[in-house]
Amino acid sequence: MGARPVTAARLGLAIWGAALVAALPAAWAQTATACPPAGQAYERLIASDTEVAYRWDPAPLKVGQFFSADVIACRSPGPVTRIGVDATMPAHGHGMNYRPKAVEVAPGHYRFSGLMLHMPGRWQITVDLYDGTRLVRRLTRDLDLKP
Ligand SMILES: [Cu+2]
Repeated sequence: MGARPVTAARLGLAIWGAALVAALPAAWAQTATACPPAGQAYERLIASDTEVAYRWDPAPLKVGQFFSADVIACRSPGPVTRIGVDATMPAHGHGMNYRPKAVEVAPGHYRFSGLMLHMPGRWQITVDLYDGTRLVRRLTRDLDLKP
């Protein structure tokens, strides 16, 4: 049985497929939304293989004032299909009094509204990155809310 001639279309498909496979690791290392450039009022949560950019509105946070949050998972070890944000006071064993509403702005970029830290003291902000239902990474930040 002799070698079959490779048609141009078949060759093109093979090259396209190889390029797609080659692009996958890069696409996973850098999620769909790029990290905003420095100086755009975004703060960062950074781990070895993960970076989240976020900003509060209005900032700075005040006791008992509703705020919203833009959260961008711009670097992660895998795809991020959903982001969760929560805030608790570990010393008091409670969380927020309201459940924030989440809207996907773009892949890897969520806006949360209806957040409120209802008392002064030490809060722990948690950002969870999910791939489907699987928790990919949890990043936290402590925040001292002045009275
Ligand atoms: Cu408390």
